[in-house]
Amino acid sequence: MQFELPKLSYSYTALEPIIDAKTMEIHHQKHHGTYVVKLNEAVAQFDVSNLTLSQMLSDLTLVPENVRQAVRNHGGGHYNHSLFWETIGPRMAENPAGVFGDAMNKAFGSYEGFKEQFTSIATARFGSGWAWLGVNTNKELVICSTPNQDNPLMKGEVSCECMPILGCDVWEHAYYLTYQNRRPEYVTGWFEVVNWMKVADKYMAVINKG
Ligand code: MN3
Repeated sequence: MQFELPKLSYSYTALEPIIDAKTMEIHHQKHHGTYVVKLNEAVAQFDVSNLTLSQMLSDLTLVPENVRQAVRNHGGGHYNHSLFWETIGPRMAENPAGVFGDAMNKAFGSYEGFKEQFTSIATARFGSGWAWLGVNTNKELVICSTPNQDNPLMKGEVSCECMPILGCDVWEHAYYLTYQNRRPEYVTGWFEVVNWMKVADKYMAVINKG
């Protein structure tokens, strides 16, 4: 099995001025690219033919102990960044709507309420990590945060188990060139490039999955 760096459906300049082109290029090619290379090195050391990346991350005990941490770090990095690129895009000026919008209102009061809570969690994450919007086993929307390249799929390893449908990368490499130490400003801008149609599709897929 060989993992590949996904192509973006938009150009590196497409998210400017919110996310600058240099940050996009380094983040995609170097950071994400390196996770893919190291993940491939790790999975080359055991038989993964019957396992998807999601399955490995959901139950890291399926991965041999000598490469478990590598799969956690680089497999998590590959999964998290793939979701990240997929759920942002050029500004479309649309907010959460429809069934998904209703679920968001139910969970957080309003879109504004969601943004407030999400920003607070993303800002409170000490050091490197991610802030997540996910769907829990009761099919409710939840927000949470994980360190490093962990994610909410990692059962027994993280405090917030859910199916992630949107993640905000709060590692400094995601924002430092434009925002330096101003993470809250980056998160505020990032909401403007979230592709809510795509996130709503992911929400519906989880909800409809029995
Ligand atoms: Mn990153």
